[in-house]
Amino acid sequence: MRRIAVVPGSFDPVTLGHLDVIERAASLFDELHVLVVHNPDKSALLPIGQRVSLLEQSIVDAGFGGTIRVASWSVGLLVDYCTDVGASVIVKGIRSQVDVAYETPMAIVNRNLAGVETVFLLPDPAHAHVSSSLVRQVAALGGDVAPYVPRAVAEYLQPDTSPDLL
Ligand code: COD
Repeated sequence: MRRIAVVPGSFDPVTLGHLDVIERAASLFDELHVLVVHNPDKSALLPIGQRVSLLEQSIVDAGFGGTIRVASWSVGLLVDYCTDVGASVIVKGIRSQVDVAYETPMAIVNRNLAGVETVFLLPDPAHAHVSSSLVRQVAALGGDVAPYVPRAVAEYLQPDTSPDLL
């Protein structure tokens, strides 16, 4: 049976922490869908289409093997997307107890709703402290985000080309 998994996130923007999870998830499944999902609890910096194209560029630049598709989803449940593409697993990264508390109820509800299991990956310690919100804050205050994000994102967020960050 072909094992298809979905890595969902806001990816606003994609970070090296996200890429680490994507690379390791791609090695565990036959097909991986990296899904940009609108999170109504967060105010967004980048439009969804820009997040998709930065993800696509970063995955190509990183040269990951396997079948990786990038898509977006803004209507309906995450598990509806999983059902549509035949995915049986959602992959999430867990950096802290805060992530555990946030993700555990969603994992249970997603299994109840559609039988979709959630697999949690622990972060690479080198990137465990990295989050999109930290990157947005560093960029907004004029700092160098290059240690935390793929090259395509660092170039996009350069002060002369970046969107209005504040
Ligand atoms: N190292 C490892 N993992 C990381 C790192 C890092 N440095 N940074 C982020 N991650 C992980 C996060 O823990 C998360 O698993 C994933 O990467 C994405 O992170 P973000 O910040 O880009 O995205 P979030 O946390 O805003 O997630 C948004 C979702 C919309 C995906 C989420 O809220 C969700 O699953 N929603 C489900 C909507 C739904 O259907 N609800 C009804 C049933 S529950």
